[in-house]
Amino acid sequence: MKCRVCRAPAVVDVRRHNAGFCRDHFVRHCEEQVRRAVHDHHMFGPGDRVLVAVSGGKDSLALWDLLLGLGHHAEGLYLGLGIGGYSDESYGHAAAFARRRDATLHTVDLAADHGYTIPGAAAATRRSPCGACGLSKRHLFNSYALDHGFDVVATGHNLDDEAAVLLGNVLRWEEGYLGRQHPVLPASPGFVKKVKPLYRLGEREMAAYCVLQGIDYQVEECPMAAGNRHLGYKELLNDLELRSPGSKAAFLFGFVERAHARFAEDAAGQRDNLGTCRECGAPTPGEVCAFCRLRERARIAG
Ligand code: Q46
Ligand code: ZN
Ligand code: ZN
Repeated sequence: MKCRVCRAPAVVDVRRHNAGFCRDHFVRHCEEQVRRAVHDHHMFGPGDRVLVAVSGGKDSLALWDLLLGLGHHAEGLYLGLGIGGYSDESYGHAAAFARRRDATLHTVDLAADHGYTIPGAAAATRRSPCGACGLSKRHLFNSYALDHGFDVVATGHNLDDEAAVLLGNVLRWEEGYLGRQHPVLPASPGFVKKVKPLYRLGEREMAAYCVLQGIDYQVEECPMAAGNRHLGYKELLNDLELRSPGSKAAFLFGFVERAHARFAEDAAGQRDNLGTCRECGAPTPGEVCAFCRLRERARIAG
């Protein structure tokens, strides 16, 4: 196969586009997809401070690299989840990347800063680790960005992630989740703007990007991921993609462009009329927010 642009031997093929790329043109293809996502959805501009949610995996490091390459002001935040050696190694990759790119990496450590870990919280609440983890991430990335003057939080969710979440939401007709599933979630009182600049790029593309750019990343799956529903949905969508290339992108992009708006209005209403948490000041429908309740229970148990 030859590069679609310059006819040199291709090193990556992107079946969805029925195209191969040489190294340089593949990197440019990734940049172009991110540039388009940022531009089309007004994610952020040249003067904005972007906080990248960095896990040490391929997606978040590729995202950080791409944003820096496109000239954006992007700093990283790594959240120490306390998942043993997996977390230590993941942090190592994030820190090494930051050093190499001379970029700023902030850290919040659940154990040191908040007195609990994800395995501890899962045991204390008898919830799935991913439930406690997702709640902690949403809360802490949001509050860190607000407290430190960032305009927007960018996460590394890619096309495969978003299509799998969409399939889950559609199978249950989760109208509220469908209304909030979009490449951009605008700011509202107590919530910073959130964006997903990689939603046009697949998992394979992000792995290839890291390899070609010499970015070392955490290749292990999180040990707590077993039983995560989204892994099953990803497999289903991969089967579908084999039979009919392009269907994953058509499913997700069709939703973003044509269906999301039908669910968005109801979801926006749910963010109004929130009070403030008496512990931390975050928006919440109750007296104490879900994060502070989780932290309290996990600390007592720990
Ligand atoms: S880190 Fe956290 Fe993931 Fe591990 S515990 Fe689940 S949500 S699987 S992206
Ligand atoms: Zn080329
Ligand atoms: Zn709170």
